[in-house]
Amino acid sequence: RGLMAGKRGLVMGIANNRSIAWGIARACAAEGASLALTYQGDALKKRVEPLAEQLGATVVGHCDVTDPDTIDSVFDECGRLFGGLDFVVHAIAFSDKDQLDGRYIDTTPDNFDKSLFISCYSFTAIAQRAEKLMTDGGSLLTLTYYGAEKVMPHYNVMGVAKAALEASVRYLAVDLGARGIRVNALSAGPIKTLAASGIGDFRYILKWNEYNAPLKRTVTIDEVGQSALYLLSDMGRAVTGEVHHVDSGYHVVG
Ligand code: 0WD
Repeated sequence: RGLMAGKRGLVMGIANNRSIAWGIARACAAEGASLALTYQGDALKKRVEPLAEQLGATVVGHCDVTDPDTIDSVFDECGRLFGGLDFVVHAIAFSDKDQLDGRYIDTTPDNFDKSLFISCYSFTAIAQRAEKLMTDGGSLLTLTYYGAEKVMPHYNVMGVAKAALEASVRYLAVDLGARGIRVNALSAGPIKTLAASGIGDFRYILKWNEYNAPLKRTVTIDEVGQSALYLLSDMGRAVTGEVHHVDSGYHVVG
């Protein structure tokens, strides 16, 4: 049994065992959820398969959110596997690495499009598919960062993408509320993952948070996973449209 017993969830965005999505998947599995996982491309397939095995989760295939057919196919697979869905975790973001350094003003139109499409629009694309499978209500969760609210050094176009993502959480919450589908975001403090390694001076950002956050430390993927349980389970059944900070309190001082 457990907090997530009987719940069927799709987790998107595991790249390796440092991924935030992995911390969330592990927390959900420990509370009894049945999980489906996706991977992006063959290189990540090799990493995701053994992780899925550890949780008794099913790998439902390759999903690159820039290819809508691959989104349809993993949701079709979830329908076949579970007969419906209770939650989806979206932990996907992208920007060209060379634009996560220097000035935001130098963002190219191409990278702006790509970053906003992958990091923001994809959550809406996923919500469209999830709505059809969430016949008994559900919970959608995405990952955001404080750079959406305040200017953070080098976060640049990702900050703009996360601001749009947070706004889309609110609009989706209204669109889907009548069907009992909740839409929320976790705003995680900085964590050393593959995606974060592309951000200029990331080690300095980690140290800065450690010195300045009320709890005087950074956060772990397991802690983000534990917080996700509240929003994904029935514990959070009256919560929607929310951006919840899991950042050792940094947002109250930063
Ligand atoms: O400090 C951090 N690490 C924070 C991350 C603080 C606050 C928020 N976040 C967010 C990220 O912006 C992202 O939305 O959490 C989410 C998960 O990121 P992560 O766990 O930090 O990073 P990572 O383990 O690299 O997973 C992100 C994955 C990709 O990995 P890589 O690094 O190979 O790009 O997002 C997936 C991919 O698996 N991804 C895609 N999936 C499908 N289609 C695509 C795509 N086009 N692009 C990236």
